[in-house]
Amino acid sequence: MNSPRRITRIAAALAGAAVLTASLSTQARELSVSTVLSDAFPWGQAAEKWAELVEERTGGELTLRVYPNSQLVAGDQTREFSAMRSGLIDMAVGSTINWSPQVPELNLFSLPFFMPDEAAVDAVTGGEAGEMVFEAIESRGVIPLAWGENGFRQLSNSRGPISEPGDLNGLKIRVVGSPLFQDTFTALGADPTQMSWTDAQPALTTGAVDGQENPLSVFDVARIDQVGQEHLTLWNYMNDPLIFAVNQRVWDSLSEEHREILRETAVEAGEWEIAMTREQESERLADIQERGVQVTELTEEQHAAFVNATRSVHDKWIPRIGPELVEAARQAIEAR
Ligand code: X2X
Repeated sequence: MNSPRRITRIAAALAGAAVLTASLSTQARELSVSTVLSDAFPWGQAAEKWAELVEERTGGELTLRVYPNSQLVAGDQTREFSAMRSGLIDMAVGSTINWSPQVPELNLFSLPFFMPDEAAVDAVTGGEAGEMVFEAIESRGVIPLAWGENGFRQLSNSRGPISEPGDLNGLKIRVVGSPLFQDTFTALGADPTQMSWTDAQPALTTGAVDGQENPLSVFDVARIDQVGQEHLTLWNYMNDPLIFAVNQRVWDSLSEEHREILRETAVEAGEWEIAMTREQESERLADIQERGVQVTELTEEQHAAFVNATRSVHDKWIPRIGPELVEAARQAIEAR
């Protein structure tokens, strides 16, 4: 029997369903963002900043959920790009080193002693070479949006000061990423071994490896000196930019407005993080020295000895990276 009360109840239920449907259709869409380092590091902070800006500008319609510590690829950071390309991961703020196994052009940044300073990095990423790198990424099913920075990588070890290639003789060095690193450290007479960041810290602790290379921010925040790495050589042998990127199908599924917001916020978060990383460098170095780390700076002559010892790496890798790209980068650096 349709009592007035029952009709009221049905009407209320229908209204409730309508509200639910409406809220479902405008429900926030959550996208995953992979990073190797957490927000204890500038890298992770860059991703969090991106998420914050996107949340704000889309009024909560898009939510970026950051998954640090390479957890979406079971700790294997060199699989991050493939996972993003296949759609297992929606987005990432990733390192050129970690993506270089799938995007050989990214080895540009790992060419030893190719980028002398921050202005050189900016000239490359901000110019024609940077566009060529982005095209290389896009041609592999991932949309790159902006640059960030992990930083210039410095060399640490537990054995002694390193100021010339001979000091690396037989030294077991943990390296990451593409075989280029194997070649660089082999050319220097060291004994490189490739492993993920997750495995690197225990390997340093147990002394399974004698050394590693990472930017000052990573050395500082991860307290690498506390696992016996008491010697640090500032050699700026390469800079590792970060790239903010999105899986192609995810990108295609977004509205024009959301795409625009994702891009502009990635650029903002990247610029913010690059400036912060660079500003913090000198204070980090001071802190590291205060903790008792012996820091070696290279004279021009010592620097030249390292450059000479790694020429073979350029000869072997420039054809793989693409001579045109390397030339565009070289010209940008010269004109900086
Ligand atoms: O593994 C590393 O050395 C790190 C954290 O710097 C990168 O992911 C490239």
